[in-house]
Amino acid sequence: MNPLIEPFKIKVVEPIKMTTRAQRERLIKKAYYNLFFLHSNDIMIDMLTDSGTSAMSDAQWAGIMGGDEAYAGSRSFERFEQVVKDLTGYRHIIPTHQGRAAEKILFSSIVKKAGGVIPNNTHFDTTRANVEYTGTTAEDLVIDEGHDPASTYPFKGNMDLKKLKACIEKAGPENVPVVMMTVTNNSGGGQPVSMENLRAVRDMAHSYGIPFFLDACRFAENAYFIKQREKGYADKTIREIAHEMFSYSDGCTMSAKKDGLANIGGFLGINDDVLAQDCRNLLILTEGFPTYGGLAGRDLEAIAQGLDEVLEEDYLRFRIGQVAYLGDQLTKMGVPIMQPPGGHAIYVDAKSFLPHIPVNQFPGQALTVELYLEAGIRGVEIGSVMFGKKDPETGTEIPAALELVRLAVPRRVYTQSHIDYVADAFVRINERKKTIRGYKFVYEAPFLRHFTARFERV
Ligand code: P61
Repeated sequence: MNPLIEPFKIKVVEPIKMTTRAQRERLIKKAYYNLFFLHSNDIMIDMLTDSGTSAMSDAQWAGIMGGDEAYAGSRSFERFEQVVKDLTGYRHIIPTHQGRAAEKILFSSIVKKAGGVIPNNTHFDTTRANVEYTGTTAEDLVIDEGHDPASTYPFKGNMDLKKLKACIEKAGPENVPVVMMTVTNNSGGGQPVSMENLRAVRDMAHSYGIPFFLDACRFAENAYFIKQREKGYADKTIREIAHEMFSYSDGCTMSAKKDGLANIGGFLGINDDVLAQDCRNLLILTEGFPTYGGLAGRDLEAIAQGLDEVLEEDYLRFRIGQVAYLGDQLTKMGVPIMQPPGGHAIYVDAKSFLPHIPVNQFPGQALTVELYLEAGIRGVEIGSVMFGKKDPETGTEIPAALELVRLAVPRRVYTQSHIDYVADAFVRINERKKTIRGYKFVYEAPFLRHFTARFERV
């Protein structure tokens, strides 16, 4: 036995309301088989997201009491700014209320005219939406291995350099305001990007005179994978690796709701003085004065402390180990998952797990409902409910490329026995999977339909 132990003790607890299968049958029916309609009190293990769901440490809570709520020149901002500067090396640190606010401000300032292109390994949905809002095309250029759920390539988040070159040449470098890289690549399964690839993408972007930015939400998890998997990094600290990652970029957008170990917050890091000035001006219009940017002073304290704690190797060993442990349990019982396990979530391949349910009856939705019924677990469908479209001429469903169910693991929230409980639910679902039925819409909104859809069992 080599048990993975939690590198923390529990000082405050939040009770989980236990429910029975009969209760859950009633609750999910009342929620029209859409897990977004459930009350969080009726969920036993919530794996909807790792965003804003972290458990904060005693030091973070202590920092909250010391928050300086001064409108201008707050000492909490000074602490936050120093921590982020030490970590990233950027010249300008601009706080925002969360990641998408940083995206909105960056793209509104850096895109000078509509009609251009912004490449990324894979744009997260808020990033894509903010890029497209400026009249710019968002291009996803991840390597081919990143599209193959079974590939165990160690850096499936890497950008395809050939595709990047072709994209820049086709658009013309003057029409590419920035090249982005998402670390880890959330929409591609939480897969890491190698240091070598970051360096090569930076070199290519700079050779065309284009700035290079990171979407850095899960930078510490990415740094840990580099330490584990990339030659030459085994003896470096996570801080050194993260610092090197940031050093190749001209700035970043960040949601502190992930690797900031905070429940809210984000920032924009920028080297260019003129761009930073433009962003600050917009920040004042939409978020607030540059020493708080839509956050309370106490939030800045929590993030500053969280950004130190997230670099601790014992924490990351447990964090990445816990996600991998869940992935390994599922793989052992023959449940197909996106390989290798990513940094923050396991993605179950629902199409291969439930091959008897056609894609137009939403196998991913069927599996999320079944996980709730079996054990009160909430995952999220990332398949044709979320990304399927209607053919504008015929009205028939065009399915998504993959039918996945994401089980995101909140940071420091669940113990190893909670994870065993999740794996155990799969044992029982696996045994009776042939009896699971598909779903059909009884209501769907014209856009972002997954949030408000109502379903019926087929
Ligand atoms: C998530 F269903 N992620 O994974 P904000 N970049 C990246 C993210 O993962 C990300 C943001 C930017 C979430 C939350 C989420 O429709 C959804 O602080 C790589 O949430 O603004 C967020 O950061 C945005 C889930 C967001 C969603 C939007 O669960």
